[in-house]
Amino acid sequence: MNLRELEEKDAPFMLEWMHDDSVTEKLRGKFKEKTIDDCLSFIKASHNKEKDIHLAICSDEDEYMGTVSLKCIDRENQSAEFAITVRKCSMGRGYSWFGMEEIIRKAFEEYNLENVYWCVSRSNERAVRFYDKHNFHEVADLPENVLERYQGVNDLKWYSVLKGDVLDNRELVVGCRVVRIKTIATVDAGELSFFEGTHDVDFDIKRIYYISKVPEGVRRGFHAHKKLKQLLFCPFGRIQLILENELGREEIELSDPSIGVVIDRTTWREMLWLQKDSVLCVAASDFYDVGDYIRDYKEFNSYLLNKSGS
Ligand code: T46
Repeated sequence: MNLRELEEKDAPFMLEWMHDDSVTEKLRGKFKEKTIDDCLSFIKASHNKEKDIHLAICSDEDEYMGTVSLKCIDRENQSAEFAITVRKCSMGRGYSWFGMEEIIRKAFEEYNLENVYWCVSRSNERAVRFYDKHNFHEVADLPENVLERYQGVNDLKWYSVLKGDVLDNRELVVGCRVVRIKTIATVDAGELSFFEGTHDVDFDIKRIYYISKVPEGVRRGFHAHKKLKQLLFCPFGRIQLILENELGREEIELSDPSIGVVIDRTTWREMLWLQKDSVLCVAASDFYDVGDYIRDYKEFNSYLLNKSGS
């Protein structure tokens, strides 16, 4: 897969999705009326990147699969509106996610933007599912000049991604996962983050606990769990998490309320308070059970060895 400039040879494939009702039924544009000449003009105009950037998402054979765009680029506010449309034959094959991830990366790394936002009709269930699955932040408030472009349209769901956001869940060396916690930002009024057991975390949550009032430089933890699964996050402050198991060792800083770490395998953990009064919150898969703890490092290593041997 690859992102490149739009080329004349892409026009028939572009027209294909424009005339495909299953692709365009929830889109606002009147694509049905477009002709091959319209596609060629659009491709030609796309080479001027002052206000809009349109790129082709291509297969390994360089066949056009869809267009991904950054529109209405606002250099002063370092923001742009994201848009994407793909051919039906490319759906469910990773092209949309690839195009999106790649253009957002370019937005921040190459085009010097700080904020990429977009909206979708709430009735466009396929698109809403896609963005929610990838844990994009829903935004409650948008600047007036952006909303003006959508005057009269009421059922919109807005999303945004800021430079520095983790784009998707990623696996750590130790097999645990960094996860995005759904977060809704309100302009000048903070953020609200939430997750639901079973839906957003793949275990039932039986216990929530949090650790607070810890002085800077203190370490806690020094144990592993045999069965317990946990989602750890830091809604305030900065805490370093040191994780170790048979797969390796990894350190990760928790400082963003919309980022958590799921530890769902036997893993030695230490938590270092990098900032006084930082709060560590944990959603756990089971009630407190002293028998599930391994607090001796040697015993932890023997436990892992026995487990791999059995
Ligand atoms: C973990 C890390 C991230 C309870 O009575 N109920 C509870 O639900 C918990 C979590 C603890 N306790 C008792 C056990 C100890 O007497 O609270 C005391 C302090 O617990 P601990 O020394 O285990 O705290 P940490 O910060 O070293 O570890 C805690 C969790 O225990 C552990 O499961 O993964 O946070």
